Amino acid sequence: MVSNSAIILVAVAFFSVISAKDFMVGDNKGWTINFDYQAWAQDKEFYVGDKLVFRYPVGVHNVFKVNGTGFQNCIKPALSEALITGNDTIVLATPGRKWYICGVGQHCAAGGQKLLIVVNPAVMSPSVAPSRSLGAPTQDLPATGSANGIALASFQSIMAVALAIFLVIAV
Ligand SMILES: [Cu+2]
Repeated sequence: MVSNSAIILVAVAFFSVISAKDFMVGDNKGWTINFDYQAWAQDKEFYVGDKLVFRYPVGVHNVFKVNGTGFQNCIKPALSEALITGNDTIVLATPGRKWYICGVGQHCAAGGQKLLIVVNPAVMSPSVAPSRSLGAPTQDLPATGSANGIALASFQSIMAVALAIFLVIAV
């Protein structure tokens, strides 16, 4: 039944939005050379609050957060800015493009050890109840709560419509 699977898909989409995720960069390959990190990132959605985990043998690689130019040209910042633990966790605190490179030898330039992701704003938080109804007449809600509820409801409607369109096209 299409309607049932649509409901499940919507539920899954909401769940994935509201729960922060840990992304193991490169999955079981970890942070290494000769791995296509753009292909790895391509099918993933990153949101503020999610975490990137860079895993590698200590001393073999490191992690620098750089800007777009640093990414393009593999320019490594001061060594003091490197993450070097071999299990480096980075919380995605702000939306937008984020660039990471390895600063060891030619790993970035020759080995392609560089990652670009786009972080989406955190739209929903689990602490905001999604059940407030727009249609309810004069509810005595605090102004901020009411505004949140409306923003939330609009987002849900947009998501539902987008998913419905996607389903119609896909089926
Ligand atoms: Cu490296």
